[in-house]
Amino acid sequence: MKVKVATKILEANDRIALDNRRLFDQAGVFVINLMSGPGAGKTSLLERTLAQATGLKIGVIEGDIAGTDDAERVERLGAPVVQINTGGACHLDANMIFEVLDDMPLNSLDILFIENVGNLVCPAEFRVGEDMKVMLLSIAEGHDKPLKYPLMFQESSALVLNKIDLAPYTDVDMEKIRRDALSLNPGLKIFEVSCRTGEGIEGWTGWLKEVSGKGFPQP
Ligand SMILES: Nc1nc2c(ncn2[C@@H]2O[C@H](COP(=O)(O)OP(=O)(O)O)[C@@H](O)[C@H]2O)c(=O)[nH]1
Ligand SMILES: [Mg+2]
Ligand SMILES: [Zn+2]
Repeated sequence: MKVKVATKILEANDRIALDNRRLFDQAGVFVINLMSGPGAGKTSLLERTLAQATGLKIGVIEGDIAGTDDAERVERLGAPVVQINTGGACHLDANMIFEVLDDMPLNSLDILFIENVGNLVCPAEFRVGEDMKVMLLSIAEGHDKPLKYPLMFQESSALVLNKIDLAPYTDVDMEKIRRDALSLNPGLKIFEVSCRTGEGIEGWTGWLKEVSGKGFPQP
């Protein structure tokens, strides 16, 4: 019985996710569900992206259990932003996103980022209507993470390995992360970046323009 209930919750969520997706498609906005454990650098990546992906109009929905710190950080860079406080829930779901869409100028955006609640587990289970999921792993979290949290690596289109500036201070085996992540998801695109120094960010923003179809001036 418990399994049945959980399935129904996911089915209901997927229906609302489809509604969201229709709205995103109508507006012509490319939507990325950004996921990671707490502190891996999601907001830092958004800050870097906003500063460097000039020419892309980017909006952000911030999901946190409490507080508005992340929304304030993003707002300082001039992006339209809405903060969702889940009040305890450990992931965003499609309905939470649906409820804030009126406050987001979808028609004027190229890309909408949805920063999920920091958690390597259930955010990967709940569709919100995104075009793709992207996850971050900071190398300081350890190289055992892909095999311990496989679903997130399987569901993501890209993996941003952040904090490579810290590599000399850790015993991380980056090759193992790559190997294990690719064994779970052979099509996974992997970026090695430092949001602290800016290393690797250009490769990431270049790819963003490509996948979102916004890299070239519209005729
Ligand atoms: N050394 C280092 N610290 C980073 C890097 N990226 C983010 N941080 C720090 O990690 C902490 C968490 O970053 P934040 O972007 O808030 O993570 P989030 O919880 O995933 O949104 C902050 O203190 C950041 O300054 C990085 O590339 N290198
Ligand atoms: Mg954050
Ligand atoms: Zn959850």
